[in-house]
Amino acid sequence: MTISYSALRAMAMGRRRRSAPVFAHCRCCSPIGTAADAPICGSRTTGTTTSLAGAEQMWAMEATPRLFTEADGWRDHHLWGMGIASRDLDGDGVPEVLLSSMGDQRLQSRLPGTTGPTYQDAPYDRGTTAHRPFTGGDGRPSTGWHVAFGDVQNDGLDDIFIAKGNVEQMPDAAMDDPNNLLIQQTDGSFSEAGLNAGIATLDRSRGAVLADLNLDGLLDLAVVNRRAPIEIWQNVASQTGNWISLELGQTAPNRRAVGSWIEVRTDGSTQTREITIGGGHAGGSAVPEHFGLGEAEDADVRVIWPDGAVSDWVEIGVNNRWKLLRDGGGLILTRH
Ligand SMILES: [Ca+2]
Ligand SMILES: [Ca+2]
Ligand SMILES: [Ca+2]
Ligand SMILES: [Ca+2]
Repeated sequence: MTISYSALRAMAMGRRRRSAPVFAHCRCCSPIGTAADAPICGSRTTGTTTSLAGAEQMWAMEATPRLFTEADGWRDHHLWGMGIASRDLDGDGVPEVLLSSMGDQRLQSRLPGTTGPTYQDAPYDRGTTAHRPFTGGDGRPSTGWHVAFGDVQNDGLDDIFIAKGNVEQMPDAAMDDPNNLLIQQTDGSFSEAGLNAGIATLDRSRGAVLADLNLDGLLDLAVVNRRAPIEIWQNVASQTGNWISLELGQTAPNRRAVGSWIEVRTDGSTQTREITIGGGHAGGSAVPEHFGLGEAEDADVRVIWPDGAVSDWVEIGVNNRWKLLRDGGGLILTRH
């Protein structure tokens, strides 16, 4: 497969206006599930020295939720946190966690051999720290906000988008801070493609979403900026792989089945995805789940519903959008 990173281009740009959307300087604190019983929550505020007292948190979702402690295996993490996202990148069924920050972005995985919430940073050479601008000439540290996982060329390997931008005029941080598009390689490392893809704008970016806006099977991108228009980018990559789009549904009140897990099995490998909402900076997205499948032409899917009920495996057609509606513990598939 030949991957074209230059294939993202502007589809529509908002009219530039003087009264840009205003965002609070404090980061959001949106819980996001990283394991069935252990949502994680960044807790840092930015822009004040009081934020140094903050620490990241992970909660055990027991009958009465409680913070994990050192006795559980939790390690103290302190960073200037902004956004958070999770995705099982290595297919072991346990999500990795990406925390955006001022300076280094932190990709963490659970420490091998442990069963508790003990996480360690990815090694530097994995290419996910994205700590300084890669274009624009500003050598000061970056400020990361919204982070999102998504497979932008459907090669079966999830990629990463990071919205970047100075808090306002912080002199120790880059003012010209390009957004990142980190493409996952077959060895699990990531390479910067934002410049070639054409999405490396230098505005103060904040929120973002990777979603297939025009329903052509390729993830598009929307970015919200401070004091600059929203950006909407159409993904026009060529020579891309197969894909499926899945959207869960069940009866109210949790109609989108947040807290479910979707498993997609192709050619002996399984992608595991927890349904979450929130986590990114100042917002989240409730959109269908997009899976890149590479060359796989057959896929099986099953759902673990929020109450633990597990559906049977069901074969589904690739390159289609499906709704998976709950029927007891099972599934009713409809195209949409
Ligand atoms: Ca994993
Ligand atoms: Ca990819
Ligand atoms: Ca930016
Ligand atoms: Ca698209």
